[in-house]
Amino acid sequence: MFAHRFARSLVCAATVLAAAGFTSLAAAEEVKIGFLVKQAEEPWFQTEWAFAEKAGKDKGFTVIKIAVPDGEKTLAAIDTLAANGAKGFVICPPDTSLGPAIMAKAKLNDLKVLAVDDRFVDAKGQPMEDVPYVGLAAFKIGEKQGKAMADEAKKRGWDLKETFAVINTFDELDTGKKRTDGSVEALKAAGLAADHILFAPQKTLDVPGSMDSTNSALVKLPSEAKNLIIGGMNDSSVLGGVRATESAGFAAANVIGVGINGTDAIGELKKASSGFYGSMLLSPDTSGYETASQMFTWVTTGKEPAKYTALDNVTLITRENFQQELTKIGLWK
Ligand code: FCA
Repeated sequence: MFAHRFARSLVCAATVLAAAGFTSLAAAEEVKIGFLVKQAEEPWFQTEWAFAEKAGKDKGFTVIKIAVPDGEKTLAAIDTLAANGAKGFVICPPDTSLGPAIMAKAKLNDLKVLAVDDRFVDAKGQPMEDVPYVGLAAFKIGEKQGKAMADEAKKRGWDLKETFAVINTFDELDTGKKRTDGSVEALKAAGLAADHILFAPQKTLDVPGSMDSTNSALVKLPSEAKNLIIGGMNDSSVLGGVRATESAGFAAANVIGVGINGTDAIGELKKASSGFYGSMLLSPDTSGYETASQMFTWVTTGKEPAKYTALDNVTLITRENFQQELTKIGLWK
């Protein structure tokens, strides 16, 4: 009887101790996740970071933000995350062909990986479909961009015989190629002749890169080119193009540039007028808040994100409605 009671109190004490131990352990164990982006200077990525941090605040986890402009920095960042006790990370890689190296390094450090925006490709250039990925329905969004440009040309009463399009391309990136392909399809469907569409490959995916590519296309334009449509895979791919048209002497009224992202076009749309007509506003709130939340859920409950989430929600923002649309997602300052 005595022995029995003694044993029971021992079990009780052990349970209390275990419970106490568990509580203090849980409190001490702050969940950390990484959020690595290729171009931290781009408002798009700053916005993703901001939304990821909002998710962390709402749900109680810490986001470690690291800029990864090249392969070396990317692999070093994964070690840094592991050393800091992170359990996984969301990443938009600087080069999609780093996919296998990123996965090997993550595995070595026991970190979970969710790709955002730019999908990893393997050594053969094929998408790594087993790595969870949240990205755009790129062709579809490109089509909407092309249609928006064609609609505005129609609204301005442009004669398509004197209208030419310069499409700044970045085919190295699948999400980029699909966007410009979709855009061109829509322009052709709206009646723009194929020989009125000039492709201008960008060497770098930024404003100087698209300014250079557009400049090299502008010199090839025939003399009847009066009106210009400027396309590209994101806002910076169009902003540089529009700057090039200004230097070449085209008036804003003769230029229609429509970007993609929205986040990177805010300053431009605040200008009273320019050849940059508008942008297809994506969902940086989803790309940042949701991806970070999905990673948090994965590391805390084991529930893996879907292998592929295609985002197709876009809104054309122009000088008319951008304040209102940005306010809706908390981006108007
Ligand atoms: C790519 C682009 C970004 C943004 C994102 C959704 O990563 O480089 O500007 O468009 O896709």
